[in-house]
Amino acid sequence: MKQAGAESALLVSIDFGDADYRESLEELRLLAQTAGVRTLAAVEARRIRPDAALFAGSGKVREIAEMVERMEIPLVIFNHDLTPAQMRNLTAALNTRVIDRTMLILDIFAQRAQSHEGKVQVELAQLKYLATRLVGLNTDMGQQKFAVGARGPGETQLELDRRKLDKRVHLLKERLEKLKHQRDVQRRSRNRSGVFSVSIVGYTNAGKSTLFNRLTKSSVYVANQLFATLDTTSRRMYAEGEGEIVVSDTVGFIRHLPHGLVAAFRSTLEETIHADLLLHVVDASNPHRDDQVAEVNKVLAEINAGEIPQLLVLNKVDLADMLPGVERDEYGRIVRIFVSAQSGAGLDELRLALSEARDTRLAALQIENQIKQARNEPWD
Ligand SMILES: Nc1nc2c(ncn2[C@@H]2O[C@H](COP(=O)(O)OP(=O)(O)OP(=O)(O)O)[C@@H](O)[C@H]2O)c(=O)[nH]1
Ligand SMILES: [Mg+2]
Repeated sequence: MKQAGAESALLVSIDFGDADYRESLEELRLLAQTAGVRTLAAVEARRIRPDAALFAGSGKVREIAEMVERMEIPLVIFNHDLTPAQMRNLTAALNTRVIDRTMLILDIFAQRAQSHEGKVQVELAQLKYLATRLVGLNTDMGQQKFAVGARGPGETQLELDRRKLDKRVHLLKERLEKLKHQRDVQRRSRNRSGVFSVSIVGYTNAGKSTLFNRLTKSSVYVANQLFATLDTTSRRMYAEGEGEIVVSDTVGFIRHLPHGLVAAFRSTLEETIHADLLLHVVDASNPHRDDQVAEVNKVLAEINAGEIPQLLVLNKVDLADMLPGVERDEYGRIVRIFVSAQSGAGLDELRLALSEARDTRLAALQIENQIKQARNEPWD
């Protein structure tokens, strides 16, 4: 087993003819960079479907093995999800450490999670995903200090037997339940007091946190990297008229986010699921913005937030050669807002739109409650 010097890796990406292939490889580079890994080279190939045993073709794997040997590459990152068997076979064939896209994302999450809840969720996701994949791989992994994809449970839990692992998973789940309960209580009391809750959602790096900071005069972490935000932060924002508005900043989404991972972040995403309105932030300057919108909507549907009213916010107009402002449909309803969260252009219009949405919601709530009162039902 070769020793990791500085974290550097070879990327492997197989083109199955998907339309978003290029973009996904670009993202893998960014993900690697975010995880603190230097990309030495990227090996690409085309296939109809993955090889059952090695994912890539055996010729390709031989070629990669030669590169690994020659350049003493300590880490190979596949731009796909590998089955436990593929992971084992590839590790043996390449004689170096192999991780897949999900493990890389999980590693970033492990580095980033700040809140107790976030940490618990990441550890749980890692245990579930890595358990089957890491067992029997190699035992010297714990000695590698900065082993990407092996942080968190990879280092310490590896030696644990199955029973201890199950116990840990059980404990983490219980903890999450408790935290979720606390959140539920908080949210219910907010709902009762008629607070209008807005969740900022969108593709990673779209500018959600920048917008959040602007709207709530906060200073959460902003960075030109993927998954800068992992924890949900909620703050009150000032708005014209009656009634409070609480805004939440949330984790960004990315294509090919594994199903289990979304589920793992359920409790962080609870704020989103229960929001009155979603501000769907899009990087207007990104040529793939339409795909990104579709991807985000897919994940939203997955977490049962697909039916929540959305306001599409096209951000970074300063980079996109677009004008800030509001676009309304034939009934005068706002469909899209063009802003620059960085320069502040279009944000007054956005604040106004939020007050407008809150007023509409409050009016609807009052009518609902009057009906309930008339029927003698408890208020919400
Ligand atoms: N030019 C320009 N850059 C912006 C704008 N809004 C945000 N950015 C930049 O875009 C990058 C990402 O911004 P964030 O606010 O961290 O994005 P995010 O959506 O919260 O990202 P994640 O938390 O990683 O999902 C940062 O480098 C910001 O400075 C904008 O309106 N114009
Ligand atoms: Mg963010």
